[in-house]
Amino acid sequence: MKITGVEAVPYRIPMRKPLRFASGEVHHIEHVLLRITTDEGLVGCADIPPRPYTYGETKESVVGIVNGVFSEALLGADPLDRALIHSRLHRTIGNQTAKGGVDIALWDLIGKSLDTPVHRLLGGFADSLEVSHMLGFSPTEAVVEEAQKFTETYGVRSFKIKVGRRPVSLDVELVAALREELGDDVLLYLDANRGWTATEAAQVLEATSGLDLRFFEEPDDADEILGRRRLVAASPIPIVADESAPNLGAAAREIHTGGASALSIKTARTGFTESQKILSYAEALGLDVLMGNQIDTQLGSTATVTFGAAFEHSSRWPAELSNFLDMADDLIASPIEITDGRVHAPTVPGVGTIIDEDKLARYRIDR
Ligand code: MUC
Ligand code: MG
Repeated sequence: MKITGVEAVPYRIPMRKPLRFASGEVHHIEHVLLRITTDEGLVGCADIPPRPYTYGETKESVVGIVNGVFSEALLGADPLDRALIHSRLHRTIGNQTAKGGVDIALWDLIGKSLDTPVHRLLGGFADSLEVSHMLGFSPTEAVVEEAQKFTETYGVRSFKIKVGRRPVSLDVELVAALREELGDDVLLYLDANRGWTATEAAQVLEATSGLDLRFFEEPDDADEILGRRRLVAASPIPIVADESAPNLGAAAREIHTGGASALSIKTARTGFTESQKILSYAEALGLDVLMGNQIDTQLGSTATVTFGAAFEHSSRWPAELSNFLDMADDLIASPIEITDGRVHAPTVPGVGTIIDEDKLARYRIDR
């Protein structure tokens, strides 16, 4: 099997409601659909979400790198030679979600060529994952209402609360209201997207100590190394590295130097191959892993559940699989269903990211 074509299609879909958080806000999904074709007529697909406020990528930079340097590395290669292809891609630094997308599209080709779901090729541990929903900034009553709606409509019982970059008292009030209204059985954790200083984050931890929070993701800027280490050493709950650990090397560096005590894995940035290395590393050290959300479409969330449900260690905590519901539409041909708070891993050959061509024609912005 040889790769004969690489296509990067930018597209735009409005959000039903904007998602706001400490490091940015999203009003439109402007992603890039990657398609890799082979001489056997197979097509491997992946959704690439450029996040300038997290990795510095834009849809233009993703299209540029895919059509240029990455195409040179891919054309003529056999998708089964993933390690060889990755060593070529590795010569280019950064471009994190573009690299993640290439890996997912290669796995999609491998699954299709073997007529097997990638979820099973990877490990096939569970047939579904429990869902955690990410709650963006809104007035307290609106956030509580959104969480209640997710519990009632979808059976979701885990929430990641966006905090940071606003008065500490407001975030503490929000967390207290969620605990009060949702009850003691619901899993709650925080993500400040670097929005506090280490001192403010310590204040938040102290003020919320009676509210049974499970994790605190990116409380402050991990580059402020002494403040971060002071916080991690003193925190009673795991401090999760997300944007400070966008690849295996960074994850190892943050954990080994005391910059974090748990890891978020996002297939949008480390695909399946590098995500599996991070997962094994975390498992060996006894670190909790959260399957995170890169503000993923249903295509992206399908990749997350394909990977997350494949292994025991990535199935332990609820996975962030529901924020596609903030979007007005999607390119996926068969929509994801959330039932009893769970999403099932695809059972079709490949990753399960099958494209609705009419929708792609409607939303693409390159013609
Ligand atoms: C998250 O977990 O931080 C917001 C910014 C980003 O890079 O991902 C999202 C969610
Ligand atoms: Mg995060």
